[in-house]
Amino acid sequence: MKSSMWMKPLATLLAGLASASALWAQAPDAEGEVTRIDKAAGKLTLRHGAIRNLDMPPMTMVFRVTDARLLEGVAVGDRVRFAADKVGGTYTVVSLVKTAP
Ligand SMILES: [Cu+2]
Repeated sequence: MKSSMWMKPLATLLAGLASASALWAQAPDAEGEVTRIDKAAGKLTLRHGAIRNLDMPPMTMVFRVTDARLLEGVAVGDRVRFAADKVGGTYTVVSLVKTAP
């Protein structure tokens, strides 16, 4: 059996898996501004734009964070890109990056 016979289907399969895992990882595609940080409680308040995966319009609200380390390096007033999801019924930030000024 020539290797070219299975290399192409394999490549297609791997590409499919890569895009599926990218969806799972949730690229931080929502934008917001940090208005309050509560490290002890693992919460932050964001004035955010639309969050497509949650079907949420722009607003200011409190989010839990999956990991308090997400709050390190961000300060009130910072603009951020983030991904949020509903975890156990609570709106939760699952990834957060400071937007370059
Ligand atoms: Cu909201």
